[in-house]
Amino acid sequence: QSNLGILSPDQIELAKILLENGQSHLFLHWSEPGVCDNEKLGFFDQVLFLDLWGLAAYIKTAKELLADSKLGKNPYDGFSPSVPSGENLTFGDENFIEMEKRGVVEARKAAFVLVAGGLGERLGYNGIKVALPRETTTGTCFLQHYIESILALQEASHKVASDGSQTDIPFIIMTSDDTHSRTQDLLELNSYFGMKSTQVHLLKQEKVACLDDNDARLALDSNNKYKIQTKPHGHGDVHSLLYSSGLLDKWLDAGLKWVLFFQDTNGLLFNAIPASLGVSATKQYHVNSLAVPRKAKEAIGGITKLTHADGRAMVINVEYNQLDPLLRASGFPDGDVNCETGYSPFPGNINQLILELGSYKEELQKTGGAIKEFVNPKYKDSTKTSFKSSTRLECMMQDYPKTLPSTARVGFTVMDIWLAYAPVKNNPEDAAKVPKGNPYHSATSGEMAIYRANSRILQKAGVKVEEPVKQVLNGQEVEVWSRITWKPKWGMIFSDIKTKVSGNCEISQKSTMAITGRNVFIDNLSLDGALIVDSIDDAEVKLGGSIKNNGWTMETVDYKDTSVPEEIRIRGFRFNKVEQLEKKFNQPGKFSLED
Ligand code: UGB
Repeated sequence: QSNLGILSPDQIELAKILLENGQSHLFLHWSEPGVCDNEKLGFFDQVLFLDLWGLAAYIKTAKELLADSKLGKNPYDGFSPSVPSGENLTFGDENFIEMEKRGVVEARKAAFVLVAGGLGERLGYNGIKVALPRETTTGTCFLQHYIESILALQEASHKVASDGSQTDIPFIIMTSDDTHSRTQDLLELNSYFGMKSTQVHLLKQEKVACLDDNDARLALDSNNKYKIQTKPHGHGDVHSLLYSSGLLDKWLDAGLKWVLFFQDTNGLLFNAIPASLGVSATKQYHVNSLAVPRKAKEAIGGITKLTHADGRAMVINVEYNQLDPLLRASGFPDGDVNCETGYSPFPGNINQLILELGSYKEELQKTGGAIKEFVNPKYKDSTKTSFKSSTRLECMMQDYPKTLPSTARVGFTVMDIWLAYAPVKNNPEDAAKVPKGNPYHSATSGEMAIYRANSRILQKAGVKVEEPVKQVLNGQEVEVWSRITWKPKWGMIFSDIKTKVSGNCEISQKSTMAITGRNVFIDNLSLDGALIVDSIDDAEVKLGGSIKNNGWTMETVDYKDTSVPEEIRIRGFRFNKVEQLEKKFNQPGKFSLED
């Protein structure tokens, strides 16, 4: 107590909160008054900041959740799981095309929210993940692709707007201390990738205090004994941040109807957005989770219907580490296993949510955006008495429906994996250890998935794209398809893409094709090599005839080879640009490849 002599009454109040909540260890090492006073003041500044969200309540919840975790208590006690029903879409069929068209109409009433506060510890990449190239044929990074996709949707939606309204689609990025300034710099250095800077809002989430043991004693920073260690609180923070930002009211006033949430590195995501937005509108879903078929034990949550003995029921994501114990505890002795389809019967959550804005705002008014927290300590041994490293409370954005009334319309939309989901989450070493048949979720598989999806979309549109070859890159066996890329404005939905393809077209497996213009038409093209076409919007370009050159070859690169930039070596290959036909059309008019 004598050490607190230099403190103000407010600071003494904070010290009391700590002492009354079992945190006296934080002061045990304090030097006598007059020594390290600045550090002590800094300590109270930090405690004041952490207390903005209620430190006593945080410690209380932590104690309860840690006790439950030690006992191995099932968070879904009393609930039985079953497979829910939702919408299953098949790419390119009549229903899919209809849903896409409806989605485009709705898009101008949407706001997009990217959660990008995570550092991606599993990937181990040193930069921010949204700055990674989505593919290395053009080098376009994830953030650029997302912005260009939103702008392409916005434009497509304005074209079909019956009332002629021209609202700009808001784009929100949740950052954290780990990602904020680098995200801001990336945007500013690149003039917001063509979006109006006023359309983009960054909301920064704050970290929460770490916990050292089962008594929820706060952890001190190993380099500074006057500082509490902090870690991210999880993507669930996005709801309280949006609520307190005042943006929801602004959007409602502007006539918006949908909020779409998405994660940082899924390069295929926008292939799935228009159709699933169409599903939300048609089915009038308050909550629509995008899902893909899931392999049992794969590290993605399973969408599950939970029914309680007391009649309560909800459709919710059950996180991958909880699904297996839940199933085992509820009469499924084999736990999380594949069924006869070769997949888990529970659709895999890809954490892309579409929420109906009016009901979302109403719900947040009740909860303030608070999401049920959980704790996931890594214990040293089976006695569960100490942790390998400090832990903290976390929350997940997909837990939002947990507080909704049973009248809420909560559904999901399942799409093909090849079309919709290829995140970049795992480092090469871990990816190479993924059980055979399960997805790698690495930089290698993420890039190969872009080429596979684009090749298959063109196949469906009538182009003969040669089948892929198998190759091992960074210890992972992947299918290598023709390296085909286009800008979102070239074709956001399948019916538009079909209008860009005609005649007999073929593309060999060793080919590369990059289209950066809007009005580019593939017409009787035979490509065996590399073709790079860049054109302004007012240039109408026909890609036809037979093009053969030595193309771009793929050279393997080892991920341990530090002479190669990190964003390349984590893929296990780089392109050797041997020969290409490269054409630029920067004048208005009609052109062909001979021009
Ligand atoms: N993120 C934040 O913005 N803030 C944070 O504090 C933490 C993360 P991860 P995770 O798609 O396969 C999710 O770490 O949490 C952002 C789902 O919960 O990549 O292990 C971060 O920047 C799971 O159900 O994933 O698992 C990133 O954009 C399943 O869908 C996003 O949150 C899984 O993703 C996700 O963070 C998946």
